[in-house]
Amino acid sequence: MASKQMLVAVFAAAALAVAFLPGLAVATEHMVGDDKGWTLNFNYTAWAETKQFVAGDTLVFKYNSPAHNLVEVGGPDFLSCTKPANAVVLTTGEDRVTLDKAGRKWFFCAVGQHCQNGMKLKITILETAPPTPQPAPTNPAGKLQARFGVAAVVVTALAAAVLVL
Ligand SMILES: *[C@@H]1O[C@H](CO)[C@@H](O)[C@H](O)[C@H]1NC(C)=O
Ligand SMILES: [Cu+2]
Repeated sequence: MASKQMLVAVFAAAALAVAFLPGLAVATEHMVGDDKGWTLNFNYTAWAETKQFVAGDTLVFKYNSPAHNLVEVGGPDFLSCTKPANAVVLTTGEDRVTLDKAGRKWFFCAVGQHCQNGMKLKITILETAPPTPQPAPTNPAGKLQARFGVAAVVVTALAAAVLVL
């Protein structure tokens, strides 16, 4: 009998986890420039304004190499489009950068005058995703109840199954 109760408790925990999973933060992969990729004649400032960057997310820079490349720099070098002598230049054509922690990051293309021509990206990374406004049901308690409802149905079904076995 005790083992059955334990089994039910485990199932209950699992069901609750599943019910609440959609509310948990998931790392996002941001394709820089969306379908345009990392290129000239694209406003990355405007692009970044439409996104939310959270620690753990990844930036993907897709471009033709060696027509373009990617350098991560500090704020002052970003402003002046200066590539430091010790800078690591990424050239794979599909560079992935993990946003390891909250703060700012600055990138530009170090080919020719591309940076001066706007091929540069500055982002602000948040520690955690801010709470998003919830769509219907309009009252948050309702949504919570709905999730508990799903979990309760699953638990009841599993408990019934365990008792029958
Ligand atoms: C890029 O977009 C930003 C924000 O919308 C705007 O302020 C800026 O003037 C734009 N830059 C260019 C070169 O169009
Ligand atoms: Cu370039």
